[in-house]
Amino acid sequence: MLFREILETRIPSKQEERILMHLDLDAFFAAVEIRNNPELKGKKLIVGNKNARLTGRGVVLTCSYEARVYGVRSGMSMLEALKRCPDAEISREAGDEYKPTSTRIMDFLKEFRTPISITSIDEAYLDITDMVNSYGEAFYFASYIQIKIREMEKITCSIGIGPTLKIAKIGSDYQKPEGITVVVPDKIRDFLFDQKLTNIPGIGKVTGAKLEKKGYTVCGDLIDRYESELIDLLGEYGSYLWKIFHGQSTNVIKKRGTRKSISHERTFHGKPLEFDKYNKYLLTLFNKTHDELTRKKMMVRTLTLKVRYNGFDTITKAFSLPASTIDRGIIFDKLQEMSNNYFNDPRGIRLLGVRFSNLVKQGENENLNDFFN
Ligand code: TTP
Ligand code: MG
Repeated sequence: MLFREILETRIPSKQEERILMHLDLDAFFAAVEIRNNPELKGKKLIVGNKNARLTGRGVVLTCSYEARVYGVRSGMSMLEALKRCPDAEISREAGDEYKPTSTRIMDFLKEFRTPISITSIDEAYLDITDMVNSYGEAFYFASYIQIKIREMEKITCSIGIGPTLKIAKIGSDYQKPEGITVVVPDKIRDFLFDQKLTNIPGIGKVTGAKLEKKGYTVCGDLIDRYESELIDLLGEYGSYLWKIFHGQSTNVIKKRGTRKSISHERTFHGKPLEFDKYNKYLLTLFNKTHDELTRKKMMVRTLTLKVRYNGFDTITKAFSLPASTIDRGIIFDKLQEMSNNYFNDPRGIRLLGVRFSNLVKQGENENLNDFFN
């Protein structure tokens, strides 16, 4: 659509309308390989088993856009890929950098403190409704993010913006690499009309082939049908497609770890506490909080200690660890250290609380041991 139209499309007026962003890194593993070895830039690059020419084994993890021209694709056997592109470079030297690079980029996105869902190593959804005043501003915001990520990591990404998660996702794929695609609510039909049905997430090769047999290849073949017609025609996919075509698919970012923090408190009579006693109470609160953290399969980064004295003076002291962890020793040591100067105040303690915030799912962040070893 015309940039002028994007600029002029105001923010949603209805409460339930949202502006969603989907960000996807371009040829991610290949981009990290190129950063590691700039000689690979501009080459037909396959990321996969380096010995494939000898052994014929392995699959393509990803490949540069130059290699895609020859039909090489993620998930393809190396054998097939080398048949299609015999003189491709193969590299997998920088494997240790993929995850940390992703983590730094996702941490950067999290800093906007807007709902975010990280759905794979190289993609994330953000709800930016409260950050922008128009779809035009959303475009500028996307461009700011692209520039920052390129500066930080020498990696490019593509961004889609739209009123639903699915439209944002289809948008991020629409002008790769380094594209920004904004689809305002009124333009969903125009945007989808000529696109292949297989560009819709969830319509894979198998369903795509079935649809093609029935004579449907692009969205335009089906976009003007009633929902009931589509259901008669395609069963469950019918309703799924209708919702996407009409901007009715979900626009809600499911928060991972539905709770932003876990905390436990206990009240006291207001006497000064000896170190041993204080420590015992702190340990009990820590255990309760840590048990909950473990049950939810989360890791914590920010620890907060709360102490209320007689007279209601309250101090809260927060500390953010260098990375998320579940390590009991690291967390409890830090809480004890944070307690120094606070536990033996002559005013006496009325309340003690421990809070864990800045939580992430286990496995979604770097290992803390890397920082403490
Ligand atoms: P994708 O986002 O699917 O692919 P991509 O980033 O390489 O390319 P595009 O520009 O089209 O987004 O996947 C992200 C990374 O995940 C990819 O670089 C490699 C890895 N990956 C695999 O390891 N195996 C796979 O089968 C796929 C699809 C991806
Ligand atoms: Mg990608």
